[in-house]
Amino acid sequence: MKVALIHPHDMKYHGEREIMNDVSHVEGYENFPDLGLLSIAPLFGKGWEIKYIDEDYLAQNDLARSYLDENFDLVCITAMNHQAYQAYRIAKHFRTRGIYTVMGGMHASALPDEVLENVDTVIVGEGEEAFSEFLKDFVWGKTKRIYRAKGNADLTLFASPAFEIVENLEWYSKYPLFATRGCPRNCDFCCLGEVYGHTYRKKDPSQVFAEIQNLKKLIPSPFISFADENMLVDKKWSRQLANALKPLDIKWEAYCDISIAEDDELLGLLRESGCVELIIGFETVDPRNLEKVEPWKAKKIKTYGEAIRRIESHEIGVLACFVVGFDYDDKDTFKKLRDFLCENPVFELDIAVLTPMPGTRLHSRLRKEGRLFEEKWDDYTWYNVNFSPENLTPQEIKDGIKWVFDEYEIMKKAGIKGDLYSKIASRFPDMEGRN
Ligand code: B12
Ligand code: SF4
Repeated sequence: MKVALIHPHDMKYHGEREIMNDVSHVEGYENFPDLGLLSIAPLFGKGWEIKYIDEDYLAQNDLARSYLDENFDLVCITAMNHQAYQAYRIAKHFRTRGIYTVMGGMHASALPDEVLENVDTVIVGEGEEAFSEFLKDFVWGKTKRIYRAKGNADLTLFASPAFEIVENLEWYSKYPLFATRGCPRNCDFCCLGEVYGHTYRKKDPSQVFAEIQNLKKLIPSPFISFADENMLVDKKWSRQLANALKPLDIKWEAYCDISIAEDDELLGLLRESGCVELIIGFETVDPRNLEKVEPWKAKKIKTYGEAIRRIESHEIGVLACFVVGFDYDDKDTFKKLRDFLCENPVFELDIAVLTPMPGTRLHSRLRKEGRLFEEKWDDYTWYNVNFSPENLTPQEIKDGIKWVFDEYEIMKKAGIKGDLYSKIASRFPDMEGRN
């Protein structure tokens, strides 16, 4: 039996990205192997030949999509919202050829009914359990159209992601792994609870150690990007993880929330274990907006500046993620953000357009208020405005974001980041081209 695991390409995304590169001074794309597909790959037993296809790799290397002519028994496709139409085109092609198609991932989990119009079977939520149930049924020729994960799978039972199926593994800039699932916060614009639920679950630190050792057999010095929604929530476990990672001599980054800044000792351990950057969703500097997003975050807003300084004093960079388009955002928002960044320089900056991802509370609210634009998934790139903002026009949002990036560039040239920035940068092998 032969299966294709496909990560679809989206031309529009890359077109948009070039515009944003111009704006944000980030050169080139970050490319990771698709951890969703690599996580379900171990579920195929010995009788299966697996072909991993990353259309981003093909497109960026001007390679033909010759896989479309190959024969498969099963085609499995993943998709974020903005990749949905390309995923449907791929599925249509294979279904026309009489090949069975399955889709899972972010888009399928949020909109299973729409996806079912385009594929044979849809997997909703985490793949590890639901997909193994599908595979058993597939072998017996008795598949259902929809399989739903319960969202509480035991991570300690998961197999290592199958990096060995990626032919061009060394091409990627970073290598994703995950150690936890189920963020305990509940932001109104976040789609991750749909897939992983909110029950915080952890792998055993020794399991993460073993996964990295496996990866190092293929890529001797991988830059690990932990894909967890919010990795360092459990401080005791985080200490254990840091201690487990230390002997591996790796560089790593992870998404976490601001509470990490309250634990100096842990920050020290993280640095020693190779942590070079923490990616934190600050979202906005306006407490009224944050109150609507997630009251837990609103309580922390006063600590933002101090938190950035604390974390960076350990020579760990902060990638601060902001979003623009909230109901209280207006023309002054951009100046306020610029002033905040001037007072509290961050190692890296990301500013996205608020996006009403399907399945989120934000999406339901904007729909009820009649503020959603016609849903075109190609535009769900986080660089497009997909709804009618309260106090800004879509163009003002785009121009304002560009203005903040430009201002930040000027501030950086004027030296606002000081010595700390170059100290952190020297720990960051991927530094070139980043803002
Ligand atoms: C790593 C990552 C990236 C990496 C790598 C992407 C890649 N090649 O996979 C980089 C940095 C390149 C990236 C870029 C972008 N990303 Co991104 N990214 C993530 C992140 C942090 C982790 C994804 C991951 O690996 N998760 C771990 C794996 C195991 O989980 P999973 O993919 O969900 O898979 C599980 C299930 O969904 C299911 N499953 C998934 N696929 C399939 C397929 C089948 C057949 C089956 C059966 C099951 C199944 O089973 C898996 C195991 O349980 C997520 C946030 C998060 N924490 O999830 C955002 C996220 C996926 N990204 C997002 C976005 C928006 C983007 C960008 C558009 C951002 C931008 N504007 O630049 C770009 C698009 C890139 C592109 N190539 O088109 C959004 C997607 C929103 C949505 N609803 O679709 C997310 C959810 C973050 C968010 N803000 O909410 N991203
Ligand atoms: S903290 Fe991050 S992962 Fe958790 S709910 Fe909010 S946006 Fe989602």
